[in-house]
Amino acid sequence: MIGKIKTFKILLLGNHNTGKTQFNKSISEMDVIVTPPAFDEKTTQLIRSVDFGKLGIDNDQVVIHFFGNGEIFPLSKYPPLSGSLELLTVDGIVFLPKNRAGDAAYQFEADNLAEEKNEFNLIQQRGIPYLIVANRQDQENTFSPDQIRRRLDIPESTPIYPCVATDKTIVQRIVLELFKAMPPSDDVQTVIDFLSTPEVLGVDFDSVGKDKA
Ligand SMILES: Nc1nc2c(ncn2[C@@H]2O[C@H](COP(=O)(O)OP(=O)(O)OP(=O)(O)O)[C@@H](O)[C@H]2O)c(=O)[nH]1
Ligand SMILES: [Mg+2]
Repeated sequence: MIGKIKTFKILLLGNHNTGKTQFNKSISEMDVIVTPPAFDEKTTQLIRSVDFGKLGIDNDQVVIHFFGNGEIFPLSKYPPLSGSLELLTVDGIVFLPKNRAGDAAYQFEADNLAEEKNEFNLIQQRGIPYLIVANRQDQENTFSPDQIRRRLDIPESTPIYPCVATDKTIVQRIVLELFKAMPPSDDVQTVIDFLSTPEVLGVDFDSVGKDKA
């Protein structure tokens, strides 16, 4: 018999090389599917690539789909995120602002900053539960959560979580925090209960990345 199945859609939103695919890999139970970017001959527009990952709970009675917008560089050639259907239909957003380490495209910081401020405003306007992560905290030359807050004018009331996207436990904790920010329901509670393992609850955000070399 097929029971009631609840699906949540979570968007991992961020510019090139911010850790979207890695975040997805760390939370998904399956190999994350990464589509290549494409080119529309008719409109001469580039089509964003998409990452797709999945976490199923209780024999897939509750399923979380994680979508990441893929390569969006160069920004000017891609459709604006404001037109993105994903933003209209998702249950939650993890926003990964650009951070420095390993970022060959960092010279375009000014463009990124303007686009990211715009993205943040759009996310707020949608009223979709979201949170912001300061990724790559294990690496050198990265912005702290406070630095990202100042760069993007993010209000104190909006939490910014330090993150290491290669660390499954930290990623699970951040997804847990996102579900805690959603309107309560039995299905949301199922996800919260599933992710609330002692290890995940033991993540100390004050010490994330503090042991970097
Ligand atoms: N050490 C470390 N490596 C990271 C972290 N986040 C991502 N990476 C690595 O950085 C590289 C790029 O990360 P991706 O997850 O592919 O970045 P992306 O946002 O999907 O990039 P695009 O798809 O090109 O837009 C990969 O090798 C990741 O494993 C992190 O927090 N710490
Ligand atoms: Mg990617």
